[in-house]
Amino acid sequence: MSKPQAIHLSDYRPPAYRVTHTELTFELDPSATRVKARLHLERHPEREAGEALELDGEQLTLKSIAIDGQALGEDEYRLTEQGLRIENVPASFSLDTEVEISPEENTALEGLYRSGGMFCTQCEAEGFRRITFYPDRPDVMATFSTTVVGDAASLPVLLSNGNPVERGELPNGRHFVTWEDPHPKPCYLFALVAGDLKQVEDRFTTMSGRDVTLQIWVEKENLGKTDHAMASLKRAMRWDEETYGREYDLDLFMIVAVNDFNMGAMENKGLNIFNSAAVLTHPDTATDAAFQRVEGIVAHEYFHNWSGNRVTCRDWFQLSLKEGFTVFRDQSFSADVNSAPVKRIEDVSFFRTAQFAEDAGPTAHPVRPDHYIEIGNFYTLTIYEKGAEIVRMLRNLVGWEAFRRGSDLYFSRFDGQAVTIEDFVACMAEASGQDLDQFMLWYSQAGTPEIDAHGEYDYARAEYRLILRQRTPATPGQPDKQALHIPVRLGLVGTKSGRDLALTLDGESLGRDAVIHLREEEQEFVFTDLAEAPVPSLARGFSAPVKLNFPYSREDLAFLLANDSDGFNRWDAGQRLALLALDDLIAAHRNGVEKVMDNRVVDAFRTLLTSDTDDKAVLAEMLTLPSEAYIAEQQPLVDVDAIHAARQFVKQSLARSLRDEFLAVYQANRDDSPYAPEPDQIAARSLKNVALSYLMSIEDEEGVALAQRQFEAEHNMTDVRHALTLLTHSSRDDLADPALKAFGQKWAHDPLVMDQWFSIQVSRPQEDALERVKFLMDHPAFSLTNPNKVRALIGAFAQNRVNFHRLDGEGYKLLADVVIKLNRLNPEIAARLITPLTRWARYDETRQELMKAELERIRAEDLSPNVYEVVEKALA
Ligand code: B3K
Ligand code: ZN
Repeated sequence: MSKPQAIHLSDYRPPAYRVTHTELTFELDPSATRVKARLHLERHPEREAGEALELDGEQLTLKSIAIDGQALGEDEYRLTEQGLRIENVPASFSLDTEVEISPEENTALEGLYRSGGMFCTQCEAEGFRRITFYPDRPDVMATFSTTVVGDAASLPVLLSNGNPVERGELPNGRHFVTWEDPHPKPCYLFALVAGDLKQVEDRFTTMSGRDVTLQIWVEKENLGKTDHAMASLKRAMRWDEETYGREYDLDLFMIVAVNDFNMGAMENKGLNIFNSAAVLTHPDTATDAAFQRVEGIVAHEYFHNWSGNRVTCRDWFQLSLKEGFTVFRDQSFSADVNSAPVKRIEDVSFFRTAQFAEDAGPTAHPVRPDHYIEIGNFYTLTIYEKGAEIVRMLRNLVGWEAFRRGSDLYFSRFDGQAVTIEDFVACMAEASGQDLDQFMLWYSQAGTPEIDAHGEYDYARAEYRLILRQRTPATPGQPDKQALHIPVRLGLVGTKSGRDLALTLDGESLGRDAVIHLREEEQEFVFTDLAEAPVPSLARGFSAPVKLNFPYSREDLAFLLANDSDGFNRWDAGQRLALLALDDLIAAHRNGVEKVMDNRVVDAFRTLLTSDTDDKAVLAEMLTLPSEAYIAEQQPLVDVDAIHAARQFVKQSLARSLRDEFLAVYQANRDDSPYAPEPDQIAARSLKNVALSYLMSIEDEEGVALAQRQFEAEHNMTDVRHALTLLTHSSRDDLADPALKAFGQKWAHDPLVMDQWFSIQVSRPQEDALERVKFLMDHPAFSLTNPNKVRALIGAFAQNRVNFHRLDGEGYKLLADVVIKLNRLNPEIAARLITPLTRWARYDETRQELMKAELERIRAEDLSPNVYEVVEKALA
């Protein structure tokens, strides 16, 4: 393969020709599908006559080509690796092509492919070029009319975007359906599904009184697993009307569940295609977390109908325009329908663990990148989650009402257009009257800003001086950084009263909870008229995606944990307190010194466990120690064994000191009533299960018996999976082995449960985890061509910190072997899987060498552009 080239944002030009209408006919066949396309093309008004027509096309066999009905001779067009070029075309014309493609050989799962007996598509970002010759770029928006022809017996259901307008029988046992989508769309939103599917149907009346049919299409055996997705869809539709004034715009909205899918789901116009893991749920097979994930993803894809589909991206550099905004919307939705503080805690824990790591590694990039080799590599935490944090900051900066006016303006001004991030921010500036110029840097500057904060209370003057200093570390290609506009929400908690003090800054009274604006590298804020010394509660609610350092003492943190009025920061104070204790223990482990538990942590936990709280969900979060991955993020150099040992020590110490309290919490939160994925039940279950994991960490008889009983009761998958995980991750293989065996047999027919069965085993801390991965790769339920299976087995193992980072390098080697195989089969998944190896610089020298050696071994292969780009960055 030739060396892949980067493309640059600065090279953007509008397309020379636009497509106004696209007519497609598919004659489905596993190995030889025929695609006939008629494109109605027009020269772009800003482009001169005489420019050649260039269409994208990959892995297509051209069968015929004509312009305005006239067949072209072989010298009238040119085929290349990337597509098709025709010189001398009129200003307005129709182009007919017919190509042949082979869905069954398509293991990349981009374009038209097979999943089991079905045909389905995934076109974002650049999959449509594997279906037909087309200007495969988001700024070409056309109406589509699609006829799908297939075998009536094996493919009774034929779906595409929009509304079905005609159907009928054809000779040789075939039939067809014609679909029309009246909304102009880029081809990345095209979708086709054909198969032996069953549907669940419901209705929704929109705010203007239109009746919409809702359908979820699944394979027959999954008919009982759609209730929650349907209920979530209706909730999301109502929420978007009430919150953003957005109404659905077709008569039909369809969701299809597919087993083989690279991502979670895809927002194709009127025909969302979902990874079955992101849509199917049942109390017996899905955990609370899965129920909540389904609700969030169903909402996310639905919300894209406006933020993404009606208004789309001008080019793929603007990906966060639709993704950052839509993630922010789905996070707000989930917060509104569940526990808002817990949603924020979960999102921020994940963000600070995974996005911070991305920002600190060799693949760091701005929320709007300025170049890429393979756009498929840019569906990242930075584009999605950091993009959402930026939108959240905007909302907080301008206030909800101006934000809503800005969003209305954005949707009305740009409806039916493909636009940029500037267009979005300009609407917010216009609606709020605020200057957002400096704020725009958040989009172009990569890396996680760090704020070093210091404060001093002056008794005599009754003043608190807060000094904030910001700095963003260099990232690849961006050695020098500028100061960002960082909103810091804060409170000053009085040490005597334990209450938020009234804030007066520069003579202005700001209430008790306020936002200050850090715009310079260093700024001083003097709060006056403070009758008592405060402990500052900074960046409340994670008001900006930054690392905030403040020299808190453990007493300060215990004080905030008990008194902060901001639930998020109360949780964060607990995490910081635990991290300080963990730091000492990590050092002790490294130095071979005896580990001693910090009693302040024990006392803080005792207070939490015995206090009367009605927010069990938040309490469960507060009792959860920072994950090994998050602890690792805080260390200058990652020592996987010391981190594991230290965390285990803290957990066991807490369990020993507070055994009775944990036991009481467990007992108090048992519930035999029928399962419902509702906030109160979920909260009680998570609290109960956190308590059980402490009890199991010391493996005393009672804890083990409770886990075993919880597993055997088979009340719901949340409890069963948690108990099975605790047993499998304990030393009690005598109990774990039969439990795993029973579970594996019981659920052998259910791929989504088998995914969980794989993950539980390969994430165990015992030394045999790697051998289990190898063994399970030969299990009949495993398949390298199914992304869910790869994630469940290989992906989960790569998160198993002690075992993936084995000192013999076998963990790295196993991952590299899989990457090398997947590089040919599914480059998008292969490239994602490399991520843990790209973080080599964070580890000790021995591990660095081992990881780099595996990256070199991958580099020596004939690489797909996806894998090439990641490996080159990692070794740069
Ligand atoms: N927009 C899709 C992403 C699919 C891209 C795959 N290469 C999912 C989502 O964000 O909703
Ligand atoms: Zn999305």
